Amino acid sequence: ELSRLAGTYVSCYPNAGLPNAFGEYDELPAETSELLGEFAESGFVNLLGGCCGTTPDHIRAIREAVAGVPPRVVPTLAPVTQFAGLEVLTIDADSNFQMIGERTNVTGSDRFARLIKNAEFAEATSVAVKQVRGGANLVDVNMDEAMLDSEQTMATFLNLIATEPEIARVPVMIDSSKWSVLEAGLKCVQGKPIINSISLKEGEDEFLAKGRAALRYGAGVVVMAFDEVGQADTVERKVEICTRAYRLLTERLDFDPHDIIFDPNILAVATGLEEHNPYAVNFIEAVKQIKAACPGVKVSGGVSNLSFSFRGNNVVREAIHSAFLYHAIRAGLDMAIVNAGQLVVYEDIPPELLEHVEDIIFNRRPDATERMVALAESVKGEGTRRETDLSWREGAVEARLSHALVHGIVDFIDADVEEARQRYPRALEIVEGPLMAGMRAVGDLFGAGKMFLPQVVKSARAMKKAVAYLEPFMEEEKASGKVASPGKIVMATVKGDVHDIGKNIVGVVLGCNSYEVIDLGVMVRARRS
Ligand code: THG
Repeated sequence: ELSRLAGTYVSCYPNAGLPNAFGEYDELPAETSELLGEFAESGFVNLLGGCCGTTPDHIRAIREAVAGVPPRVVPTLAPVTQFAGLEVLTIDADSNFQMIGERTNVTGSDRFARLIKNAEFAEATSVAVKQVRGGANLVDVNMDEAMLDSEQTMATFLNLIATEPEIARVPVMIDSSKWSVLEAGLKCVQGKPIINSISLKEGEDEFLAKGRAALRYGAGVVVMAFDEVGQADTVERKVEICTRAYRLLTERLDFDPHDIIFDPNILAVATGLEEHNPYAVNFIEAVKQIKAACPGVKVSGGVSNLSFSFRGNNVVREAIHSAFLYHAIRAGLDMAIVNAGQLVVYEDIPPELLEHVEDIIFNRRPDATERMVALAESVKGEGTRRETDLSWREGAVEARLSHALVHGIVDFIDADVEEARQRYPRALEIVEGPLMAGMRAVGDLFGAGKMFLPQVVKSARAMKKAVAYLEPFMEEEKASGKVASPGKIVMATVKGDVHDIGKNIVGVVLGCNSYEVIDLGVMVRARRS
């Protein structure tokens, strides 16, 4: 694994096996040298040696085993964007949009601020867990509040979430407007975090000094489109500042462009001030131009800022966020700070609301804000948490199953599947018919960028529940069928892939078609032999 990943030399300097009960090493020179000889022949290593328990005889045997074997060739690795918590997050051309959880922010969440101020750290940690469960691929942590010792609180909280496996897995974006707080975070976070943020606000020297520090800490950086003059709000200024920052970081500091994330400022629209009207469309256009002008970089933004004018109306805010993201992602937006778990499906935004929302996003008409405010009055609600409209329950059973799969609603699955079972001759036909049709709809929406991964995961959960309900019936059908097996299927998900929902469904369907299915499980390593 190291040999494949390391763009540097690799050295292997092992003990003579594991110590025995007396702390002594039993591995003989012939054994050590045979293993290390294989490493060398496989091209894994550049340098070999022997640590605890090895003797001059071991070293001699190792030397003989590798005589004439050429050293490993250091691979040239294709440059990609990678950050890490306990696990690596790779963002490349095949990656989906990345969500950065916004809730662990004392200025962005009243509840989180209260928990931190009262030192209720267990509850505060659960806010981060909730973001990750809601689909956040990274978490943004911000402790900028006048009443707090922000440096100390940042360190305390980051140390706490490092012990929570579900959170520690994902990279942290350390968010502060104070360098001392960012640095307090950098000193205790593990993996490869992101500094949020640096900018040209205080001039080039200050900017480069922080860039240099980022290199030393091994962190990525968010660069805000801000300079000595102020915050960029036009497309030209956004692009100009980002290109200037790009040149400084890559030419003066040898910064890897893949470690740079530009944030061209998502600013509130529909505020009633006319000059704010083009803010969303300017951002979207700037994303396109920055990606073209600065090869390798990623672009991000804080989406919830956009809808500040509609505070208190989550239905409208969520519609604005989803529609905006839909268009910004198509323009090249790679990631965004969002309230993970609270994004609605673009297709689900009622047409009238969507039209009003897109009017303000694209600044399509001078009265867009007024019209949006008027409409907002009639669509108040709790947002995605509200007990939703159940009119979909009135459709045919096939339509209900499809709706449940697309929206990841598990509550009615058992009843609906049972109803279908009364009507269909075989349970298998329900899987192959309406359930697969529902999953196809999910696939199409995801492919078109109208659904996000966490929503798809919810769909898969609903599918799994439906299949689980049908499984005993299909087993029965299989047992009574007794046809000759058309063949044997060996299946597994490969190493690194824990997602076995698709495999299990295929296994069940093939099993019902009389195949003999041998399931090796998940994360199966390809053995060389
Ligand atoms: N760019 C970068 N970093 C950022 C931002 C950005 N960090 C902070 C912010 N902007 C992104 N985070 C949030 C977090 C929450 C909200 C908005 C942006 C938000 N909160 C609700 C509100 O204020 O109405 C809080 C409601 C509650 O208390 O629960 O909208 O742009 N690089």
